[in-house]
Amino acid sequence: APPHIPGIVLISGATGDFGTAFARRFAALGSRLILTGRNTEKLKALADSLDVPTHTLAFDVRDRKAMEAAVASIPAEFAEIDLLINNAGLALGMEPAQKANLDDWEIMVDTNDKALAIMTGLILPGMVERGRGHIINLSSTAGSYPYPGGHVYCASKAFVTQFSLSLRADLLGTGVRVTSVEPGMVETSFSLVRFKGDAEKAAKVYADTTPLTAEDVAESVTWAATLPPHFNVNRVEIMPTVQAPAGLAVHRF
Ligand code: 8X3
Repeated sequence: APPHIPGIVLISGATGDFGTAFARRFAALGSRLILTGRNTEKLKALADSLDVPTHTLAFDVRDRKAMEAAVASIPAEFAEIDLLINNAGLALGMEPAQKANLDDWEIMVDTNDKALAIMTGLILPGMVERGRGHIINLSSTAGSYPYPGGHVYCASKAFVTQFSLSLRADLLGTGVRVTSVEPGMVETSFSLVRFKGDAEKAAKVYADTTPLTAEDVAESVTWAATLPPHFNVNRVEIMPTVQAPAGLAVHRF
């Protein structure tokens, strides 16, 4: 069967590495795009590089009022969103929990969880009304496997996975699909953000190995999104071959 192509795709965090890879993939498939992010110039540059109809919305997902106003401003020709990709998210810091910066914790919960839930809540009623739609949430292996210094980041991604599965329970029978995409190590500016611009520290995360790329994650997202409408991918957990779940630490005296 020919792939199911979503007509209109909204991508949050569109100017980041994942968001840009998703935008290029769906543009190549012929989808029309709504790109959201904080930086108007970057959004415009990305939109200009794509040869499909694109609408940009510049706002900070942590600002609920700005998000609501942005969603309310979507023009009629972009209003029937077929695919919402909740991609905006970040990690900040990797110190042990007892040394963590509480502002970092607040920003991660506000962005990765609160904003993702509110954005979903704004877009979902229209999808249910139309009897079709797909929400793809960017979770992480960090939501299943904790690691030292992961604390609120790991917990924030467990929220994303569980929220996705919970949505499926409510959306049963509506025709709306939900997928949690859970990548492990992917080489992007993720670590540069986590280590607040410390390029040396960030580079070490990906040194001497073969991480996944944003393109690889886009492969999973487009796979789940282009399956026929009767087929729901609940969770996709992906890692580079060089990575494995190998947790559980023991303290020895
Ligand atoms: C990104 C993967 O392992 O850095 O979510 O948390 S990890």
